[in-house]
Amino acid sequence: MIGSERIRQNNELTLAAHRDDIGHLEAQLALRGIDVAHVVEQIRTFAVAIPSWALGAGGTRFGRFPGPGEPRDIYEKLEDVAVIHRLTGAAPRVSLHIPWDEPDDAQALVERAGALGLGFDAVNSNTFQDQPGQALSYKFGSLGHTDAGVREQAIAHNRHVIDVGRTLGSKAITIWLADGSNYPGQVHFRRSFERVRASLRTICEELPHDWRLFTEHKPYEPAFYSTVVQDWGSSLMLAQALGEQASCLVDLGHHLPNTNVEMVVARLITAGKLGGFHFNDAKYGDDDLTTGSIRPYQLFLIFNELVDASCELGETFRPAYMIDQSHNLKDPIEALLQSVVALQNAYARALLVDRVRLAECQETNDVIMAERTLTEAYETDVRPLTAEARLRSGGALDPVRVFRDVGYRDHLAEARTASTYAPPQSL
Ligand code: LRH
Ligand code: MN
Repeated sequence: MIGSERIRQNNELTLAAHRDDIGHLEAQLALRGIDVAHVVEQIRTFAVAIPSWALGAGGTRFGRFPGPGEPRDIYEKLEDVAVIHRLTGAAPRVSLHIPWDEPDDAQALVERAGALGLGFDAVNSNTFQDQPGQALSYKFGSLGHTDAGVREQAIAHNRHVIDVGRTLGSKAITIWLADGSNYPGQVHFRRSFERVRASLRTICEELPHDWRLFTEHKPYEPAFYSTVVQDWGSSLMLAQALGEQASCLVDLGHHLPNTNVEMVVARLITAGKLGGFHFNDAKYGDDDLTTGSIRPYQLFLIFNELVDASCELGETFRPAYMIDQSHNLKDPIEALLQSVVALQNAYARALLVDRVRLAECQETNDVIMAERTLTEAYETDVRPLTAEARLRSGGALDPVRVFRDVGYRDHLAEARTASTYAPPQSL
């Protein structure tokens, strides 16, 4: 349904206007000494992993509103990710959550993903829920639990997730812990942290040599007084204690209001411990909203730090880019298409920053011109650049428009109710 011919036909509808836009932007940017063709090629190198857990309707404790044609298994989730990659050219990998997406046959899953042109990014462990038949509960924590038996059970789960990941070809594990407390006095802050550190050290020692371990901080929820890995400082202390293979994952929604997240990113880069991201957006808490939908300037400022660092550090600087969202109201595929495009746009704007002029203004404390050097890039309409990048990658000028125009969700709604539904051989 969403083959290259359908995409080409849909692109045709606005290709002439797109060519005008690109031509105009080319002239504008040439005046700023910027080579559009080079920027478009850089944009084409950007890729982000799609979370397997965001392809069905999310929900809150107040309710979940299932949508039509939701994926019924990991194979259908892969098909949905393949649609996102086909339309954007920038979503070639999936991030699985175990046991939510525990594959019956990991090898078969790898083959199916390969057939769809997909790979697997970091795997995520889950010691924040009790599974049916689980011996010991994680109610009072997991890797930081006071009971060595519970800690050992949680370590064993992470070993299992790494094993699954190895079969899938993943090269990293993300460990987010709900461990914490709801009331003052409930836990010993230093002992609980030291227990988590010791447990992570055991996991890290058994990590395949070419793997990375990401620690993910979060200020609260489900714990509402203290969380063991509460902030970037706690996460950094762990990553530094765990050694070379450990680094910090920044989930944009895991920061208290008014936190300067772009500076947190810069600090972790300085420490050589920026492992990766869970991109999303938020107004208040860990809202897991569509990336770039609430604070697009913050997203740009984060990519400004990333581009600045990659100019300095080159190939060695390779943070893992992943999305982590929950879609309570939007069509999950449409929201993820919006997110990938928002990330491409933020990256494109950051590529337009005149870094030589910015450094001069910063070194000479020319506040206005330093700020204008950033806003000049941010206020540039880069949409024709990212559209051109998608076009050159065989994708859509406007991914959401194609998804809507071909009525893909209606197709899924019809196909994913029929009991005889058989996954299509090729898209
Ligand atoms: C915790 C979190 C973590 C995942 C979960 C789905 O809030 O961000 O990254 O394990 O969401
Ligand atoms: Mn996350």
